[in-house]
Amino acid sequence: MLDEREQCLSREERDVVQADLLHKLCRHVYDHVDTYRKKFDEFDIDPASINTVGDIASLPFTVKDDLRAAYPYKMFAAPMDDIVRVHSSSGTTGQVSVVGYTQRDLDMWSRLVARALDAAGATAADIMQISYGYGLFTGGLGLHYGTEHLGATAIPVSGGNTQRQIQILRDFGVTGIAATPSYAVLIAETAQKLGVDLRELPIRFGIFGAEPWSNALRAQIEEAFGLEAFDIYGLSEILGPGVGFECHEHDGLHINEDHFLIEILDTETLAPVADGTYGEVVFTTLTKEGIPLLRYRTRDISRIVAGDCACGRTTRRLERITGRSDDMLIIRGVNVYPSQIEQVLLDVAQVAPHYQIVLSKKGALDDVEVRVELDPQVDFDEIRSLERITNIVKDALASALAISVRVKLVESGTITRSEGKAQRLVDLRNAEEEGEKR
Ligand code: DLL
Repeated sequence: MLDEREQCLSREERDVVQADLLHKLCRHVYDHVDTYRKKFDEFDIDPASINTVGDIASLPFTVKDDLRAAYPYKMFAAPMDDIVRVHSSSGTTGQVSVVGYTQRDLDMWSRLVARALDAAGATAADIMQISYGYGLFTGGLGLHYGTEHLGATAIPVSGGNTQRQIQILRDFGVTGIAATPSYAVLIAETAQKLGVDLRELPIRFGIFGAEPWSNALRAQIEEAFGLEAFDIYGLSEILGPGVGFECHEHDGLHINEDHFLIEILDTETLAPVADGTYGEVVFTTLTKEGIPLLRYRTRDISRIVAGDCACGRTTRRLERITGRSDDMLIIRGVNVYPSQIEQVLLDVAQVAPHYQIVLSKKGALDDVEVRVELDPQVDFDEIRSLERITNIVKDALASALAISVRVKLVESGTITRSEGKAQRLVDLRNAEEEGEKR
């Protein structure tokens, strides 16, 4: 295991390491970042008074709006001379947030991604096809540097040009791939159309993340490629990929706790919840130099997996992310995330892993329609079977999630495919309102 000592600290050792880093961090951000100095002063917090992990509860939160207000560089804690790279968050709405890395940050990031690859069984002998986008998005370069750090071979394909992806997979002796799960599905689908059987290739493992995905989708990807799929988690504000990763046990994302302090907080009260209870994931970066963040509210919802992992790592595990609080739907009082709908859909054999959840307004009420593609094997022109399958999907959603929604089967190939993060939610509510105003 890479960095075995750091990944296998006892709870007591971890607390000591984290408390020491947290103490130094508070002093550092107080002295170097206006946003934090103001927050500390406002709440009358003396940075020197933060001495234990538990003391974190008295610290102020950081939210996306703080980063927006600091656009582009005002929350950097290091001089621009020391910043060697910037990335930004994917930001679907409004101003993006910009993050900066010092050389030490990049080295740390590469090491943490290498840990994730190592946990997936990768070695220097592996050949990694990196199909995450390169650019301001952290996926491509994050996986790239991690691969090189491990000593494996990086093929920087980036996202897109799916036929070429398949050619490279076939010709370059690729043993591992890194992509969003939805792009992996598109690659598999395209390979099938081209008559390429991915299972015959030497590829053995895949590192998939950057968006929520269900275990049902994992099974489909594993089957199509003949590989073992590993989840990888992260966000640009905190680092990029590599904040957490799965090991062979596939029972949660090991958080790199020697660099990040994780809290799970009640979404309403922001009080800590017990292990095993769902809440908002909040991170404090313990070692970042470029843009250290205190108690950053990710809006991701998950919980800590209780107990020890059989792999030997002692780092706490975060259950795979169910979704973001922004994406949570409330359907007649029931809270549902798109990934939960995905899990149900993919258990229905007659539909394909391509779906969208369309929100619109019906009078004053929100209306939800689940659109899912029919499996290409099923004849779309046969009305009887369409009705039957629609009812199967409706019943499955009703029994698994207790929601009753409209289901619309659509023809194979009609839902837009994604070469990066899939857009599962289509929100037409505001568009309609705007339409009404005009
Ligand atoms: O998506 C970083 C990344 C790249 C992670 C490649 C893994 C692989 P952002 O673009 O800033 O960064 O988006 C971060 O994506 O807050 C989650 O909502 C979501 N997300 C990331 N990884 C996962 C995952 C990258 N494994 C946001 N499962 C996060 C579910 C994920 N959601």
